[in-house]
Amino acid sequence: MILDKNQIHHFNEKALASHQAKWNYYKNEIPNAEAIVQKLAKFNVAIPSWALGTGGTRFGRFSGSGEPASLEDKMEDVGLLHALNGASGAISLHIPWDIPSDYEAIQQKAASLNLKFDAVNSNTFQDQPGQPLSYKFGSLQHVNTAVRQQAIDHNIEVINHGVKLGSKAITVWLSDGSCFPGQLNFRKAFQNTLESLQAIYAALPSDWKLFVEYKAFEPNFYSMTVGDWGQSLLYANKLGPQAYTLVDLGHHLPNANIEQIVSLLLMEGKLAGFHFNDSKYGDDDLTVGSIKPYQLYLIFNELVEGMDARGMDHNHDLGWMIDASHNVKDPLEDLLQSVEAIMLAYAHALLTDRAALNTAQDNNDVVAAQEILQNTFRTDVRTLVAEARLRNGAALQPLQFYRKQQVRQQLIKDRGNSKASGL
Ligand code: PSV
Ligand code: MN
Repeated sequence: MILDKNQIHHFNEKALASHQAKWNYYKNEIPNAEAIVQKLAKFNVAIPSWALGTGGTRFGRFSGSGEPASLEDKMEDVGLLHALNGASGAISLHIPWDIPSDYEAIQQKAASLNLKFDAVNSNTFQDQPGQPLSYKFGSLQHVNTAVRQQAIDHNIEVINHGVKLGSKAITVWLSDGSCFPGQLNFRKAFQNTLESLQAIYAALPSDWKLFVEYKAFEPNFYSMTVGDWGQSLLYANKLGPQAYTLVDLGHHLPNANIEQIVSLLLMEGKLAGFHFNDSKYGDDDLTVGSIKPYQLYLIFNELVEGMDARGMDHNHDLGWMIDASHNVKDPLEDLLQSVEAIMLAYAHALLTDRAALNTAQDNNDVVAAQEILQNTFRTDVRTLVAEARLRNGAALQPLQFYRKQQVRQQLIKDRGNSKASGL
């Protein structure tokens, strides 16, 4: 289903007077409102192909209807999101789930939907049908060279798919690790993984990046071979300048100070980017900003501070992606909420009075520092985000439009009871 831009325009007209009144107020109230809106209008967050169907847990999955059945359908869903919010102009593919049959046709489809291909993702955390060797005891870390080679070959194949699509990065997330004490020699597992990553790195085109994603636990519950940002950074540093550490918000032990991790990775020039989600307990993959919106702002505050310190382009120099699972919500509605939360956190970070914060820090004025952050967080920036959408020709109120126009009902009509294969 392709959205008619005129429909969006028509819908916006009804809300325009009220929006203009608010925008007139905020552009006087917030000194750098115009500059913030311009940055917001350029910002994009990629949507992973695996987030477009209803997710589940190991206990079950309650699928919705009208879900995408093919790569083309998935791209159309991301195209819908992008038409609605003007900030979802990229899709991230997972191989082998999303192998295109006709690259040219897929590229044309992407261009017609105004989409780019974000990082491609390999999968050595599941055995695929017909695969000769099993990943039950790991992939790049495996004690058997042949298993490692199979996993290396898969990653190189993923890079080759990505090259044909115009992607510029591969994300390697490994479920490798151990479930019980004594199962692994940690040092050997690290060395094997490093050598395997080196072989993948050697196959990287010169304008590509390799993102090493870490995760504290699951599916292995005693040790993970890329378990935290320290381990990931060790690999990235040993691999070379094209390797970076990828932060997934749900991949930390409880209460980790993610904003500090981000700050230091940026300082080292080794932050790859983000997988956004939210959590209460572990890797819950909940809607971004649904549980800890203040933490999300604090993270964005460090991101903007760190990127500006290095003169980085906010939109292009880091990889931004949502990595969430939608078990009880319509995935498209959930993704609209996630992107909105990210845009609000980014707007708050841009609004932060950095000079005043620096002064407070230099004077050990803890109270002033907290006031600056919390006053910023309590400022309503929703109108700025809506103004950015309006300038991009997107919907002033994406979720309201989606419901009013009965987009899901339309998808069900088009696709029937189709249920996406998902995690
Ligand atoms: C693992 O939990 C993860 O966050 C990695 O990014 C995977 O590629 C993704 O989820 C989908 O399995
Ligand atoms: Mn992830």
